[in-house]
Amino acid sequence: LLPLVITAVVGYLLGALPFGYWLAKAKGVNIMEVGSRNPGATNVKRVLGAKAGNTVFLLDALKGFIATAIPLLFQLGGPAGSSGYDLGGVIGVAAAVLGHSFSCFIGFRGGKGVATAAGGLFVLMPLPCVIAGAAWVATFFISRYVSLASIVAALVIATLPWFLSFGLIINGVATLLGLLVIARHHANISRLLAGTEHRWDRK
Ligand code: NKO
Repeated sequence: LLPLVITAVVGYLLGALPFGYWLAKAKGVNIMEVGSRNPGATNVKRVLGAKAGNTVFLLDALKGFIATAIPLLFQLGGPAGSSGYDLGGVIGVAAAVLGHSFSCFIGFRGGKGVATAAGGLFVLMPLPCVIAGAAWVATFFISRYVSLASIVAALVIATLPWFLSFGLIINGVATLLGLLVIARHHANISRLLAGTEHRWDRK
């Protein structure tokens, strides 16, 4: 049990690293008070430009990837091939996304979990992730709404694994993470329904 508790704590702390907040702060901007007031890659890109936004996406995805890959590599959920060996990775990604969304470093606020969930789930279920990524890209280019693209990708992650041969726990966590990501977009959903959501301009 101890290795899994450590996985959860380390995963939470990794996920809680608020890269978007820090990068904006280094440029003299409080990202929690400008644009969509979100510390995610999208808002950093909106406010501070492509280079900063892409950096935040990479770092936020990387922390999810590491929180998931390390426990798998060290077989903290049991030896590879055994039933439930994925447990370490499953706990790692869940903890990282919770850490990102409710970060102890910025008053238990945080981002929407898209990049961090993508980085972690890519380790556990690459195929659903690639399909969710394709759905994200298609939705974005059709609608120009980043938030709608993320919601559609989260719906794919919440449902598609059940049609493939992953385990019950891994599917359950994918569904919960997909629903959490959608719930974190509640303000975006209100704006989408009201027709006031920010559309990403062609630059
Ligand atoms: O500022 O409220 P905003 O408009 O910033 O931001 C809405 C946005 C918040 O999310 C982000 C992260 C953006 C990352 C975009 C990368 C797209 C790649 C998606 C891969 C799909 C994997 C699906 C995992 C979902 C659970 O939405």
